Amino acid sequence: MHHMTGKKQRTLSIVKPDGVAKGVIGEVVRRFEKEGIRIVAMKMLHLTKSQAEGFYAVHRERPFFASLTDFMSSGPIVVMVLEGDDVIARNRKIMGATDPAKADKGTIRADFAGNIERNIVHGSDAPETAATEIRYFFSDMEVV
Ligand code: 3AN
Repeated sequence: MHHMTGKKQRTLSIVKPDGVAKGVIGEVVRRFEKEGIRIVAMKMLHLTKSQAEGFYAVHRERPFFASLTDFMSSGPIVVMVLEGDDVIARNRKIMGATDPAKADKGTIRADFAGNIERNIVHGSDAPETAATEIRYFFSDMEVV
C-alpha cells in the first residue's frame, strides 16, 4: 500500500444537546466512520453548568460564555474520542465552520445547525487542546 499517511492523532468530538435532541447522533457517527475515522471512546453525559464552564474555561471572558454554558448543560451530549491520520483537521472539515451560515455545503453544521451557538458538534482545534479535552472526559482506561 502506497498512500500518504499523516500523523496519527486523537481528537475530542461532542454531539451537543441540539444534535442529541434532533436525533443526529447516528448521522454524525456515520460521517466519521465513512471517512475511515475510528471511534476509540464514547459515552453520553448531561453536564452540570459548572462542568460546562470547566470545559469552556478558555472562553470565560467571551460575551457568549454564559449562554454557551447554559446551552451545553441543557441536555444530554455524546462525547467521543476519534482516532486517525490528521484527524483533528479532518474532523473540523467534516464539521464545517463555527457559523453554520458560513459552513461549506455537506458539512454537519451546514446540514443540521441552527446558529453559531447551537451548532451540533464540537471538535478540538489543536493537539494540545485535544489532549486536555480528552482528559476532561475520559480516563486512560476508557479509551480503547
Ligand atoms: P469551534 O467550536 O468551531 O471550535 P469556538 O471554539 O470558537 O468554535 O467556539 C466554541 C463554541 O462557542 C462554538 N462551538 C459555539 O457553540 C460557541 N460560539 C462561538 N462563537 C460564538 C458567538 N459569536 N456567539 C455565540 N456562540 C458562539
